[in-house]
Amino acid sequence: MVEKYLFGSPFETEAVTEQIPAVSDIGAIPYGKISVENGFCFQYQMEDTDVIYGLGEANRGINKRGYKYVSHCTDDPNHTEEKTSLYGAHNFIVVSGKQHIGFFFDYPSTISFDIGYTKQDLLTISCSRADLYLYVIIGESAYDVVKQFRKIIGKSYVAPKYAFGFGQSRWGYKSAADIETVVQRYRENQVPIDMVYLDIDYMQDYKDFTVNEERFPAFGQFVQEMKDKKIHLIPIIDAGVKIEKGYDIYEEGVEKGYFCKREDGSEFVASVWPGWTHFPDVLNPDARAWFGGKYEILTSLGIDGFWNDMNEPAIFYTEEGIRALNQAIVEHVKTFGIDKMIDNPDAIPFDARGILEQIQNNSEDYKRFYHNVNGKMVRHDLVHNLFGYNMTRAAGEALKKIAPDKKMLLFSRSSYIGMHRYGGIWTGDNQSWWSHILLNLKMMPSLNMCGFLYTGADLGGFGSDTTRDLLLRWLALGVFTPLMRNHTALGTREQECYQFEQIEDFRHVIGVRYRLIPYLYSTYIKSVQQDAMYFRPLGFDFAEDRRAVETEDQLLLGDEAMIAPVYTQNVSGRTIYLPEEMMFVKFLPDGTIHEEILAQGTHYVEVALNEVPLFIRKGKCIPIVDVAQNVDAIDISTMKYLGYDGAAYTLAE
Ligand code: MIG
Repeated sequence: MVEKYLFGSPFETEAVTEQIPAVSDIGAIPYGKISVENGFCFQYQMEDTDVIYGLGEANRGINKRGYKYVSHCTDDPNHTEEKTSLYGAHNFIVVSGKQHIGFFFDYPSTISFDIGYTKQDLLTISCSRADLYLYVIIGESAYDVVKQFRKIIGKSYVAPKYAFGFGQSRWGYKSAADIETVVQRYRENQVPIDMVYLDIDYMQDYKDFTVNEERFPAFGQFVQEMKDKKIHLIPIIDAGVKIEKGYDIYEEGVEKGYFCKREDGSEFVASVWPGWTHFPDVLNPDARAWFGGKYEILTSLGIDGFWNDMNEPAIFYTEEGIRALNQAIVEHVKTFGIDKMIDNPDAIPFDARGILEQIQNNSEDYKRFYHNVNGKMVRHDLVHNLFGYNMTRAAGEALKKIAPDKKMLLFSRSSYIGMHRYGGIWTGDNQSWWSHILLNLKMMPSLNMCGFLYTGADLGGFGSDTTRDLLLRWLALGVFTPLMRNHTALGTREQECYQFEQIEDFRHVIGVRYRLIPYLYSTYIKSVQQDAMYFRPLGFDFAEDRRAVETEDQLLLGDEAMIAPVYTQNVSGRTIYLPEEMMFVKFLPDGTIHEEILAQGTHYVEVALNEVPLFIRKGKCIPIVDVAQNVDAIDISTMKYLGYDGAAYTLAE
């Protein structure tokens, strides 16, 4: 049962596609306390045993209880435990206990979720304006609530099958030669691969939809050569459009009025990678169609996949920011005196970092520009969380027009619920930390709840230097995430698989992915078609088993399997909890598979660095095939079944 409540005059986010009559003018709803004075506030009294699921791309655990979260799409590359906002805004939670209730707060600006942080039994959701839709969903189980929610937000985006291959990425591949090296080394080492990503370095001066001709001569031909090697090149597209005379996209955008404007009608200017830029007004349907149409510049050269970045949108600084920086320097000099500073500069440190942090992604800047939404000017901060969604929608809608029958790869950094119909997401700038393997794992089911099925993290870690063992363990989780991509930041240790000793271990782990692709893609397609979750917390299927509910380092995969990756260093295995009997299977480096029935309960399983563990649920089986070097080369005639005798599996495509 879904109820829709209307407060004030909400912005139409188009997150929900189903027409549901709204109940308005209500002072109360039967589920909790509502106040619409001084903004909106909803309070719900939690039972001791209630688990709170949801919030999609958010920090901390699968059970969100005990902390606070703020939906405010933010480019923050430091995902430390205290952070409350990441790149996405996914305002859907499910209270699961004696009853199962879902709440979706369709509100496009900053909204806070205090989930037993201030008071342990109190759930408080608040935002500064009482203009929103609240959807309340009552179900028989947490999963039932999720399925009803998924039904009203529309079917998830479907990625092409090749996108289930392995991808290599690095910020810093500068030329066609760099890319060729990556491909050659993967191929000569027989480590399967389908995609190589082009980060901002492929562009001419970071201008969207341009290619540096010196470093990537005859780009169309290069794309084709890669295709012949069964490699898809996946270029990045940034949100900001460089201001440069003669750059057609800039000039057209200005002429048509398709960039975000200041109150006085002039274009808003912000600095990002290309230097001074304008933001395409993706909330304006005409501008959206125009910007999306630009993707054709690259698809016409054979490109069939994209990743959209910097679309919170991230801002390095604005003119106001520079002024603030100058002012801070002046104040500093005034306070301490230039003579003293010259005499002993170390004694009076200038907090440059603090000041830069203040001018970057500054909240005041987000109040300085407007969107033209069907003729009405809407200040950006009021709809901030919709930018990445609509940039990706621009691409998704356009790609459908450009090639109606072709599936294209598309994923975004920033998102809001609704964007799941147009693309997937990756989880942004994690670090080469063991704790981030676990964070990756925990985010996956929460994202699936909100419709984001094609998703994954930067395997090996984006920031800081990775290690061989970290990468191997992380890949053994990535084997199961729809997006399986090794990506890292400029300046970090090189982390392509061939940079490390004993390449055969990487060949094996990634090879296991290819053995599972028919099953994983089928599970993915079923999840799209049935509004199901590709990954589920154990508590979704075993709600009565407290131990299962509290297990947050294992996930159910489809209806047949469970994953339990190793995520700590210098260990030869881990403890697992089985809520029911399962078959423990381990893909061994010699190509054979260890199979062992384990009883319900706790076990310690040994998993070496070069092994991939998986559990098959009681009475089930999954299809596996022989290893292939790319998705196209998978030979379905080698398919056999792994798991319980007598079980059957039906593939979906
Ligand atoms: O300010 O394009 O999250 O994946 O490599 C950094 C460079 C901009 C952030 C993305 C990351 C990408 C990087 N980008």
